[in-house]
Amino acid sequence: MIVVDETGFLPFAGKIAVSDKAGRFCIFDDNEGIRTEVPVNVRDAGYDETSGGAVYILDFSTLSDPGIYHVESEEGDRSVSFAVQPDAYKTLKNALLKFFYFQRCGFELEEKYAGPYARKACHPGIVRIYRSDDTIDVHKGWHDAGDYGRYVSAGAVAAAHLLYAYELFPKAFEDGVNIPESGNGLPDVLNECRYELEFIKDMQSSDGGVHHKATSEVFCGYIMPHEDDKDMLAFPVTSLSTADFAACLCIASRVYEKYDPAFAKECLSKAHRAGGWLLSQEDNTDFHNPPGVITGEYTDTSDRDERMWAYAELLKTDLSVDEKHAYAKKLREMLDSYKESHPHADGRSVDDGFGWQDVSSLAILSVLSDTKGIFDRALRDEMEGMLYERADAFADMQKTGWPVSMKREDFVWGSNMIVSNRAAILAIAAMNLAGRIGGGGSVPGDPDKIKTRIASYEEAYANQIHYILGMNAMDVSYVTGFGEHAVGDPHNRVTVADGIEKAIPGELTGGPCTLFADEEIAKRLDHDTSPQKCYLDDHRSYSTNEIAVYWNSTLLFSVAYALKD
Ligand code: G3I
Ligand code: 9MR
Ligand code: ZN
Repeated sequence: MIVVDETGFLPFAGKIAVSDKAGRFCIFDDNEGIRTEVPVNVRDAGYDETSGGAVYILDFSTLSDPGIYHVESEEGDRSVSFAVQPDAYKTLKNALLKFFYFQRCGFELEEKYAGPYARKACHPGIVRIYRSDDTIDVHKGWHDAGDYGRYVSAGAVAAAHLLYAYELFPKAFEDGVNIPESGNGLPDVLNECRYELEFIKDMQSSDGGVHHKATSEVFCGYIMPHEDDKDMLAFPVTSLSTADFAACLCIASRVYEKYDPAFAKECLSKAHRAGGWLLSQEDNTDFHNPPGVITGEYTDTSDRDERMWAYAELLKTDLSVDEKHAYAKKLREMLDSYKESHPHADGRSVDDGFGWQDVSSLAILSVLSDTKGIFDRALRDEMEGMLYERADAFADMQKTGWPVSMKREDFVWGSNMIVSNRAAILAIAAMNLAGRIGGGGSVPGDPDKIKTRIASYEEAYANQIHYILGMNAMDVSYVTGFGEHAVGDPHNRVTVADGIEKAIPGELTGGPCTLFADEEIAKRLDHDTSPQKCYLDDHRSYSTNEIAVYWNSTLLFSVAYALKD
């Protein structure tokens, strides 16, 4: 088996494929029907426990002429065809962004934007507060995933990925994606993100705390969103949602200021109220589904990282002297407490802090991107140290075995998010080393050594993306519609119910999961299957083949890095 990134390569980027057998390999030009002279260097990377086999890394980086190619071995193994082209990531980036439009709740998707996936508006915005007769008005927002729930922490993290991607890589978002707001003067990434922010900001309760989620009591069946008539309920306030809400709305107030000052101001005042709630409520008001409630839980044993992110983002807004003191003190406490509970990895895997459950890297990004000297030097240095510690750990994981920063224990539910989050950390670390985060400038140290280190982060980053797009032991691209072996049967209620054979393109599915957490995979696969192969392209396998907004958003962030210049 020879596996390769099915979306293809930029002409001057590094190019590798993976074979599970040794041998001699060559590159075929599919258009010309001839074997090229491009050398293929083979490196024996040893046995890999995540794939359960040998790993040979085939490097053909000198191939740079645009075209369609495949890799072949003397024994007759061949890879799928892939392209070398300057636009390799542009179409993908746009599809990953358009995905969010297809997730819109309470909105009619018209044919001129949605094509065959047009559908009626769904789910009324007035929802009843769980165990009360009161209601709140929460229109808009994205359906979380293959279900139709809307969850604040998951949604705020996804929205933040989009906003940070726009702040760091604005050039990547210059073209539009044909959504109703296109052409109104805002980049579409901000138009689309606004749709979610409208929902998030309405989830705040009168005391400043934020409801955890708006979902029905139990998941509906495989029906279209507008056919789901179960009552929507707003569940209790949690510190997790309140902190993620505060951080996300602080970023929004900064980003939308230039386009819509009134909206920016509203986001800010809501974020400040959430900040006040956080200061008055020291405990982690964790969420668990009450008996009888069967929808997503998004539970978390610690809210240190969420609060750290919120306090960092709040400190970047206009505050009184007293507020500044209070948030700075709390930020320091949260960082110390977070570090205490995350001792050195000692060979175990390392948290990336870029997902819905651990947002510590979002806090790091928030601090490092400050241009106004808001944070004290010591805190900034510690945060930077954490970033590099993570990036180094992820780069090290690629030194032997499969060229992806994943250990056996990382193949949990949403493993593709972990792959993509780690790509994002490597990208952020490379960019920070290049002096391009937080006002830019030169980085102290030997310039050659810095260059080598940036190159090593970027190489590891690229391999993470290659894994998602086909260079994996399943020999599939995990993004619908992208690649010869792209996955096609995701766990998305819309896709099962809409009667259209082809899934909506641009959806990243969760990926291999060794938890055997749905009946389908538990029934069909041996429990000693290698981690990378614990996957079914079958909508019944929701623990391996669902889609989710914060999975697409992290991949969008990572792919946008490749388009930053
Ligand atoms: O982090 C722990 C790790 O420390 C531990 O060793 C390992 C072994 O069990 O588990 C890891 O936690 C897992 C966690 O995902 C990792 O993020 C949990 O077991 C696993 O159950 C959990 O799965 C979550 C899943 O919901 C079930 O709760 C997914 O992350 C989460 O993305 C998914 O989210 C669902 C929503 O609830 C509902 N909507 C769809 C959405 C996507 O599937
Ligand atoms: O569709 C649901 C998916 O969004 C969730 O991630 C998953 C785990 O909470 O649950 C799915 O719903 C399943 C339910 O939990 C059990 N019965 C089958 C449902 C899928 O059809
Ligand atoms: Zn809906």
